Amino acid sequence: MKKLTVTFLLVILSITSAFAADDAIETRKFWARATIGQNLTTAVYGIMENTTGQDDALVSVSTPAARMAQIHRTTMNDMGIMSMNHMEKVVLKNDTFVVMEPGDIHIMLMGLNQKLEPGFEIPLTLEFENAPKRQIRVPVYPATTKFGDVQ
Ligand SMILES: [Cu+2]
Repeated sequence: MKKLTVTFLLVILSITSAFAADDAIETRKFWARATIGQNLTTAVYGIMENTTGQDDALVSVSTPAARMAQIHRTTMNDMGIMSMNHMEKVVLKNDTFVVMEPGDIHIMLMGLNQKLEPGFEIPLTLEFENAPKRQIRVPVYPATTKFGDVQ
């Protein structure tokens, strides 16, 4: 009986993903950086690809794991000083992808409920201008991780 239930769920899941393939923004290689010391702030990185047939944009991010989630971009000024700016949205033109990586666009999580250790997973909701919102689970990687380390 239990096996039957599992099979049934798998069928539903595959129908759902087949349906989502057309109109959803694809997300790949999402990861969150483990927190350092007592710091309850971290960043999430990943790749978003738009094959929906129309231009779109990431307009909102949220997670129950933190008090606040914002889209940020790290920039360096003429003096070589790094700063982070809040972005209203990340434009996702049709048939293009955007890479969120250290030193560039990222999702900033502030006021985390707890320290994040490698192996944890956090839920993340991504909302888009046109495509349906996506709820994904983001694995936590060691604080020393570089973008290329993520498979
Ligand atoms: Cu930031």
